[in-house]
Amino acid sequence: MEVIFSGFVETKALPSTENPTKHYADLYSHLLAGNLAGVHHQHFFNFRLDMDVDGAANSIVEQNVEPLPSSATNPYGNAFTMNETLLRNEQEAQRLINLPSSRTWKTVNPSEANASGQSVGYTLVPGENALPFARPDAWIRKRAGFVNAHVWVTPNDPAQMYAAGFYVNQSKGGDGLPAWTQASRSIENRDIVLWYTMGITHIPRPEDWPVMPVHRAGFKLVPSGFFDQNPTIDVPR
Ligand SMILES: [Cu+2]
Repeated sequence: MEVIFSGFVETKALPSTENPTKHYADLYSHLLAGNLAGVHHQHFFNFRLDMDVDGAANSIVEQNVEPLPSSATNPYGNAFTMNETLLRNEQEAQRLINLPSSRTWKTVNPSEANASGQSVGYTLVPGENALPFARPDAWIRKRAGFVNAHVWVTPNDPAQMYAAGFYVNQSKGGDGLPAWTQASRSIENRDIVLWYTMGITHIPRPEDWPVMPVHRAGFKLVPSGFFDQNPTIDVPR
């Protein structure tokens, strides 16, 4: 999945500086050209992924890679392990990306096994992402509360289609994922939805003016034990 950002950045005027070659910025923007500045901002997207891996009854496991302590079995200190943690309910499943553990999330079908006996699965691999820089009590984070986690998991409910709920503009907030997940419903071995929030931090640069070059950002869904081997070998003739 890839989102391509382009178009015109939102600008504002900045006062002239005594030294016109100075790279002028105020707290809220950076200079693009002349007395024109691009305002700092972020773009947030949410993807509703109604996962059905070999059937509707699925679970989500979080995968974290961790270094192992030096020991007799790790004499050179270069060994590391990967731990899988089952996310059992909606409250447990509000998660952030984590670079130090190369964190990913795998949707598995506990009732369907591959040739090696593992549960078949598909892994969500994050790409570029960000945390919101707006204060926790800012309106944007109440109205679009889904920005407060990169991953959410809910039972599939056709009435729950939009991460920020209905009537977002100028609302008092509180609808959508934060409200639905209050009940902390079980998300184990049932028809579930994986919600992925992607944020892009945009500190405008001179090359964004007068029109932006494209900026690409996205994520991957990668088969992980879904096939018995590399499926591109022995493609039917
Ligand atoms: Cu932007």
